Amino acid sequence: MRKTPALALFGAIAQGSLAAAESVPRGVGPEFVKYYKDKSAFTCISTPSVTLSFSQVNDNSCDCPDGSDEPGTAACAQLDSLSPEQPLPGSVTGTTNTTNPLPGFWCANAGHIGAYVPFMYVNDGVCDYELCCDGSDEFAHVGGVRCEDRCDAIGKEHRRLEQQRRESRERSAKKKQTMLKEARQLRLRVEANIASLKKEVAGLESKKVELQKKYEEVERSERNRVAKGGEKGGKLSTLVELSKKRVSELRNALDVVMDQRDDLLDRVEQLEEILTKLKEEYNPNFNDEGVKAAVKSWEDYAASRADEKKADLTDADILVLLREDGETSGINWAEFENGDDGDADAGFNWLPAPARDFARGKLDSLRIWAMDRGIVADTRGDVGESRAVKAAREALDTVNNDIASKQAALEEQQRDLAKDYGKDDIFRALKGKCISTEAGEYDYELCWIERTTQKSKKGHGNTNMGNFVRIDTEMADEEERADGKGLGRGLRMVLRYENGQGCWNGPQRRTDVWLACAETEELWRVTESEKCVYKMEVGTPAACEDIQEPSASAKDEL
Ligand code: MAN
Repeated sequence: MRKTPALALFGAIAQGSLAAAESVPRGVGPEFVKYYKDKSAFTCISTPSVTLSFSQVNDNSCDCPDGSDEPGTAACAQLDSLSPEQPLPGSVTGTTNTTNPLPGFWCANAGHIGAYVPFMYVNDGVCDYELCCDGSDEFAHVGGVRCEDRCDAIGKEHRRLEQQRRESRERSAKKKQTMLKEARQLRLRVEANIASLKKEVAGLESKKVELQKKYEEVERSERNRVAKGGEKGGKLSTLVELSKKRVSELRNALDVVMDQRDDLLDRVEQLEEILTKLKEEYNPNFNDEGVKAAVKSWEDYAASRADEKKADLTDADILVLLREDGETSGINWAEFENGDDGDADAGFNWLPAPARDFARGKLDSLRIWAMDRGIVADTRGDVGESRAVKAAREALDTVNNDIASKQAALEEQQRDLAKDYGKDDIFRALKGKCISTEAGEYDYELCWIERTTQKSKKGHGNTNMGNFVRIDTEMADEEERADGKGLGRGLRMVLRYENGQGCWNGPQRRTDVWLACAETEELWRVTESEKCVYKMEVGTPAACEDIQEPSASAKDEL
C-alpha cells in the first residue's frame, strides 16, 4: 500500500461546494476552478506569459512550464512536488525549475471528503482509496483496472470514527475540567494549610515565651530551695539515709574494737604480772644469759611505759560516741529527714506573715545573686533536676519540638505552592499518582511530578530514571496512530525528569515525558533513545485542548 503524502490531504474542501462541476476540467480542485472558466484559451497559472488553446488542457501533454495545463493527467507529474527535482541530470528537454501550482489531481470523493492525489498516482493502475475513494484517479482503466466508488462506505466509517474522536475529545475535555477543579481545590487546601500552620506557629511561639518564663521561674525558685537545703526525697535525704546507716555501722565496729581492746589489755596485764614476778624472783647469781636478757628487756619496757602519754580519747569519750543518736546525743537525724535542716529563714519566724514573706523573698534573691556570682556554692548540680524543673523543661521542649515540626510542615507547603504544576496548576490533580507499562525485561513507572522508575522483572531492583524538575514544550512530528495513542503533530508538553541513577560509564539517567491528549492517564510506550536517556509517551486529559464553548452571540446566530 502507498504511503499517504501529507500534502495531498491539505486543501481538502467539502465536495458540495463545487458548483457546475461538469464545466470544469477533470482533476481541478475547487480553489483552482477560476483559472479554467474561460473556454477560449488557457493561461498557465504561474507563468501567465504562456497562453494555450483550451483544447490543450488535459490533452496528456505537458505544455505549460508549471504543468497547470494538465490538472487531470499524469503528463506533468515530473513537476509534482513529490517528483524528483527537474530538469533531471542530463535531460535536454528539461526547461523549468517552476513547481506546479496545483497540489495534485482532485478527487471530489462525493459522500466523503475531496482530496488531492499526487499526479504520479493518476492512471498508475492502483486504486488509491485512502485519498481517492471515488476511484476517479484511475479513469483510464490502465491494465483493465477499475476502481469502484467506495466513498459511501469509506465516508460513513470516517464519520463514525470522527464522531468517536469528537466524543472522546469532549469526554477528555470534561475530565480536564474535573482535574482543573480538583487542582484548584488542592491549591486552596495548601493555602489554607499554610494559613493555619502560620497561625499555629504564632500560637506556639507565644506559648513558648510563657513556658520559657515559667521554666526560668521554676528553675530560680528551685535553685533557691536547693540552696536552702534541698528537697525531701531528693539527694540530700538519700545522703542522710546513707550517712545514718554508715554512722551506725561505724558505731557497731567501734563497739567490737573496744571489746577486743579490753581483751588484749587483760592479756597484757597478765603477761606483765608474769614478767614482774620473773624479775623479782630470778637468781641473779645464776649465770643464765637468756634469763638475764629477758629481765633487762622487761626493765626497759617497764621504764618506757612509765613515760607513755595518756590517750587523748578517753573511755568516757568513746562511750559518748557509742551512745545511740537522738535529740539529746550525737546527731538528730530526724531534723534532716524532715527536710528542715535548720532553715536559714527560720530567723524570720517571729515576724508577722507579710513581713516574713517579704524578708524571705529578699533573702532568696540575695542567695541566688550570690550563687550566680560564685560567692556561695551553687548546689544545683549536687541534687540534679527536680520534678518541677523537669516538668517545666519538658513542657518547653515539647513546645519547641512542636514549633520545629510545624515550621517544617509550613516550609514544605510553601515550597509546594511555589512549585510549577503547569498551566492552571493542572498537575496538582495528578500529584502522587503513578502509571506504568511493561516493555522488554522491565516495568516502567511514571509518578507524576515525582520520579520515573525502571523495575526489573527479574528482581534486580529498581532504577531511578530521573526526578521531576520542570515542564517544557516541544514540537512533536509523528504520524497519527489509528488508536489515537500517539503524540501526533504539534506543540506538546514535555515533563523533564533528571538526575536519576548514574549510568554505568555514562551520565545520570533522565526521562522526557511527552504528553498528548487522552481520556485517561496512560503510559503508552517507553523508548531509550540513547543510553540512559528515556522517552515516555503518555496520554492524559491534562494535555487536551480546551473545547471552546460557543459564545452567546454565536448561539443566537444559529
Ligand atoms: C540497565 C538499564 C538500561 C541501561 C543500562 C545502562 O541495563 O537501566 O536501560 O541502558 O543499564 O548500562
